[in-house]
Amino acid sequence: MTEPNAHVVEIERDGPVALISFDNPPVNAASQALRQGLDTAIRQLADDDAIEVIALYGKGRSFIAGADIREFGKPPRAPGLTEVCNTVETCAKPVISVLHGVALGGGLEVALATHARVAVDGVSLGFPEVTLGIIPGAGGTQRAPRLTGIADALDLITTGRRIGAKEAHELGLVDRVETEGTPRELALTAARDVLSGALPTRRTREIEVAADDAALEAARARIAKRQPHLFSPLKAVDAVAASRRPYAEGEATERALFAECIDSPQRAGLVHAFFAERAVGKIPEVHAHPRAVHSIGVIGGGTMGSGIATAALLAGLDVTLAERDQEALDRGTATIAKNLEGAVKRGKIDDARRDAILSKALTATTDLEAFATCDLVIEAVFEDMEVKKDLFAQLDRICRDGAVLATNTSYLDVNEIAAVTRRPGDVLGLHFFSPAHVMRLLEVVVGEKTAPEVVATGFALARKLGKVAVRAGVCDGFIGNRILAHYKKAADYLMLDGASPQQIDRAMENFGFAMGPFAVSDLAGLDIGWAARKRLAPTRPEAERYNPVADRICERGWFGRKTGKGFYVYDGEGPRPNPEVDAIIDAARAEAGITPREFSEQEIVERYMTAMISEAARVLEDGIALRPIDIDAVFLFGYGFPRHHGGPMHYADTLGAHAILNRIQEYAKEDNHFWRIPQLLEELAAQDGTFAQMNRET
Ligand code: TC6
Repeated sequence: MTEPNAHVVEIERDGPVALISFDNPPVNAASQALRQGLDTAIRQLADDDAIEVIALYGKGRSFIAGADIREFGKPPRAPGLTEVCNTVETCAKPVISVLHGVALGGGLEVALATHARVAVDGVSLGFPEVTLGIIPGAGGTQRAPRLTGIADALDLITTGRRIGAKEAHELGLVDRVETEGTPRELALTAARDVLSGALPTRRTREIEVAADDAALEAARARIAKRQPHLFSPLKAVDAVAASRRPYAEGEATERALFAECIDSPQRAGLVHAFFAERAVGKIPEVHAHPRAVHSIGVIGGGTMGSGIATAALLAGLDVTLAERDQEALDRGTATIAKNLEGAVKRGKIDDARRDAILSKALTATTDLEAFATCDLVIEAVFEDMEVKKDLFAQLDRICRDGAVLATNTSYLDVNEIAAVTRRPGDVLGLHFFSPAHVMRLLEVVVGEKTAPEVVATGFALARKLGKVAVRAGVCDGFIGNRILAHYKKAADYLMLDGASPQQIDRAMENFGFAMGPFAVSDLAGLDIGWAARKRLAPTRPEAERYNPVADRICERGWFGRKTGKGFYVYDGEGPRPNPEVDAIIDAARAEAGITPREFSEQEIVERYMTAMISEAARVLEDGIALRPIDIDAVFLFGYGFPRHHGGPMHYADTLGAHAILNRIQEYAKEDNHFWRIPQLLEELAAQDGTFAQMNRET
């Protein structure tokens, strides 16, 4: 008898028990080979008189991590997962599953189609489909409500929340939780329990669903509030609503809704974002051996330094925090303690762990000599080249051979900083985003002389801290802040020419950003941009338009949220427009001789996004980012770019290089200094090419 796809799906017989195992590294995705193998195996065993019960389990790290995401958007290959799940569920013999590692999406759907489920402690279960722009499409929206009730199924399916074995048991999603034994051993035991009657089995489709219209309405209201831009969560609610109908009808509704989601541009954007997170780790230095990092030094106990220290402490590293005097040091340690308290409240750590971190892992000092034994030191003091050079000269003297010296500068020249040391190969930029213990992005800035293993060390540290590291070259602002500086100017010009800050913010929020650019500036502190503009003023070209509004707001001592006033007023009732800013804008327009004009929301979005894409193309041309997908990751993980648009470069591909080029040419009629055509975009348009092709070629 031929075995079903022996590489991926294997059958093992033990008396009346048949075990079906999956082996599709790295995560046991339900690829065509796995689907085919499982379908064939079940059909074979159904006809095998010697077999009375069948148990499924995964080899390697997990049961099944879901559908193979790489197959999305390609022509479907039979058998589909719906069909396979139905083969499993309608099998005349009991089929059970043992879930370990992860059972996500299509993996959980296979499990729900079996007749009983055993969860191994530590397993992660969930329906992450909405995070990829789709809904469960193999019966998940029909079977989950039958087991948990409509309200809990909606919670899992519309949020993508992952749950552990205990909660899954409480919800009725699994029948048993085991803490000991390998998946294979547990599969054998559970199969024998089915034979003895100790583990009851049933077909999920035969369970009645209790109507719960209130839960459906509550889910729709929650989605309208929390995920207003997303397409698939509402489709998921419609699919779950259909579970009240006979199974076959509900399944047909789910299929139709699933197909709509698969074809949506949001699905493409969200899947791109999933792969972006993983693609950025593929760097030229991937084979270099990272240096071991157990202890890190942080210089500067401000918001950034304390955030970095908190992230490192939470990751289990020893941290030495240095400030120049005791008062500043006390403020820094107090911020760290507050950050850790937040981690306790969010359930990330418990009180005992927090106390241990504060008493054992954190050392606070005013003496830089304490860094002599650190494996890596990160400087996070204010943005002043002379101060940074002085610090690095000291670190060069103090730190041991082989220690990595990092600067958290957001703009400054890492090569110039490295040059004051005798070991520029050990120096790199580690640009964190505030708050550093929360934001996932880390730009790893590689200087001319940074050694490959030092780059690899930056990436390894990021992994340890749970961050997404992106490799960046040296220029003013690296990848993210350089592009930000450019599109922020576009927003400033829109304001000068007639759009209000609130109108611009609203347009970008409707596009999907959590906050518009002026609300973000208020949050970050307007003084930060002010300092940067002052620093760059001597090099600002004559031909560049300048919007002085933000400077004038700062001159009044209004730095945004922290001072209670900025573009908005913050007086406890939620932000509202600052009426005094209108007068400042009017004055600036009058001085520049501008008659304000109307801007539609669409035009605001187009100009803003075109500016972002243009500078991003130049960042690529200059080799500051390795690939377009690296820029996407920077914006997704550091700048709140709407995930369903996939990142600026993915979004640019949805418009097409020609369309972007046409826009720039049009805008350049008013201002040909700002609206310059990037050569790369011109080349792409000439070849009908896309940024996605560049990702594949590099
Ligand atoms: C679904 O099931 C819909 C069903 C409808 C049916 C009709 N497919 O994350 P890692 C790759 S929707 C293909 O670094 P970890 C990943 O790209 C799907 N590839 O590892 C990477 O490849 P690289 C629902 C996948 O240990 C490698 O595996 N499922 C898939 O930190 C390692 O991944 C999900 O949304 C996949 N499904 O985390 C689950 N998953 O080395 C998504 C991973 O070439 N996956 N890869 O870069 C995850 O959450 C995590 O990957 C993990 C493992 C928890 C499984």
